[in-house]
Amino acid sequence: MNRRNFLMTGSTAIAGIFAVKNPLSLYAEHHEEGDHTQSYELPKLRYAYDALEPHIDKRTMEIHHSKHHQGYVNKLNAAVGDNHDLADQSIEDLLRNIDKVPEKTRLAVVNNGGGHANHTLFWSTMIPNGSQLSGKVAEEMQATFGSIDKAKEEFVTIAKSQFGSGWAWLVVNDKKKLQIYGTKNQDSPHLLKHTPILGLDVWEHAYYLKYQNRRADYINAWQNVVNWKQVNLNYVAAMKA
Ligand code: MN3
Repeated sequence: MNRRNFLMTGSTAIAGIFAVKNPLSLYAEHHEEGDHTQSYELPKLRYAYDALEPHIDKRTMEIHHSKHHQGYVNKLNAAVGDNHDLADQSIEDLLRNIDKVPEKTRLAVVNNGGGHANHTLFWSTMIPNGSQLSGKVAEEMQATFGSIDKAKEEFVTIAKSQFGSGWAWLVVNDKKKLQIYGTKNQDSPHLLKHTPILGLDVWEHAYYLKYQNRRADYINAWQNVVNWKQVNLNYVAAMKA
């Protein structure tokens, strides 16, 4: 079965979105074989900018995706330049192998590569009206955190208490266990060789136009648009990896 067929028949919702190097990867293929004119690219959203209204407003989505995320992609491409040892890797591999990135480029990759990976996951784990939490990830959340509600509560608490700019994460860690924590700035769990399966952006640019200083209101609203079905697919893929 060639890659194209796998993508067509692989049946995961992930596969339909982007042409991907790894069919289980969420992240956009960043160039064609032998074509080094393009590198990392902004992924298309699966929904319109206004599709998450009223929870996340159109203007925020538009600026966040087309300006902020595009900015990370542009700066990442500028940082890796024509260093093919770097630019030919998937964004996950680039971050997981951060110690192999030359020191002068490393911070730019952490910040902008992190920004690219983090936002790509963020967009894909939202969907208009949300989707049901079930499947293996639900079982594992219950087993790890005592109950689904406790797991969600822990995630929300981390997101609400993050000081300054950062993210809340649900990850599959290097021991293949679920873990919830926050990171500062655009620091990606991939830097720890953890696989993020759900991420929430709590930078002010993610909510300020609609919610101003009311981060808690944004976080509560976001819970209406979580694509748990995708989170489960991410979990299953991370456990197989
Ligand atoms: Mn952001």
